[in-house]
Amino acid sequence: MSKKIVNKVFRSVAQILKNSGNTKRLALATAASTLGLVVCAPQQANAVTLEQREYGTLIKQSSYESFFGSNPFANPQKYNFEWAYVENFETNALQRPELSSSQGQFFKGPGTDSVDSDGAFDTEGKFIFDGGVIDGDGQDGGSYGSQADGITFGFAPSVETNNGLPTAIGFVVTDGHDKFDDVLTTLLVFGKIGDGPTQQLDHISLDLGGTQNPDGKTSDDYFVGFLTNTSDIRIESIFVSNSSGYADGVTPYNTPIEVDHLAFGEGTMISTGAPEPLTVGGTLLALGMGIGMKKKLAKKDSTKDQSQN
Ligand SMILES: [Ca+2]
Ligand SMILES: [Ca+2]
Ligand SMILES: [Ca+2]
Repeated sequence: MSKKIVNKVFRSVAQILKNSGNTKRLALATAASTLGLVVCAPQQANAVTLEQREYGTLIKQSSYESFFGSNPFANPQKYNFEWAYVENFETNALQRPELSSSQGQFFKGPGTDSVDSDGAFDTEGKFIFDGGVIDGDGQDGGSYGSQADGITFGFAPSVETNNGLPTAIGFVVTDGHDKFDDVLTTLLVFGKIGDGPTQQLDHISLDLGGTQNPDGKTSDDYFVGFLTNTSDIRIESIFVSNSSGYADGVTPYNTPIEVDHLAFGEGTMISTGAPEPLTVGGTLLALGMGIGMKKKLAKKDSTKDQSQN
């Protein structure tokens, strides 16, 4: 990564953090950009499983507490990003114009399965990224989910993404269904190879434990990511759903699913050796966080389905 790109990434992060009022982290980012050092907090010793697929690598991790502490993509020793964003669904709107959803809804309030570190606000009501208490409970934050039909997220290029689509996506499955122990999660990845037509790049069936409970508990949260094999392979959309058994012996019986911390960006996996300083610095992700949402509004929401996207 060139120094020019590194500085661009840092400016982007700094501006967003400035807008969010998170001055502490802004100072940290500024200092680190000067030094070219790792900005991310130390990563947990999470067990990450990699699986080589036809068009990409499937990344799985059976725990997730916070973005900087848990997200594999936030580990600069493992991944390098030209640009990236993460949507944490803390407001009832998607924060980035590059991201769209055609199914699903925002969840808030009791019973919501947000990531554990979400749901923190300062005294002025502004959201503090990763500022929540890690206490095994995600009900303070927001998430995005579907009762039965699955979720579709679409990605669009912009000037901020160098007019490119993502090569990497990742999200946290935070909830499934409490009545079945045989829940399977399906991830469909659609995209383009070079200038070719849109095609299904992968159809992945995931057994994430089947013990997810709709009670805000975060011990069952599971990260799933997909990184394309080459920069020529770009992701246009993904579909995520849960199913349990078969409704008619053939058609999967769809069950609820809830997700959080949807990350997308142009990334590569660092396979060997320690990254060079500039590469490390450029790994810091631009955060598409919820800005300016008042906590009292979140607290007022008592149901999980009040907001249809
Ligand atoms: Ca928490
Ligand atoms: Ca959240
Ligand atoms: Ca959960």
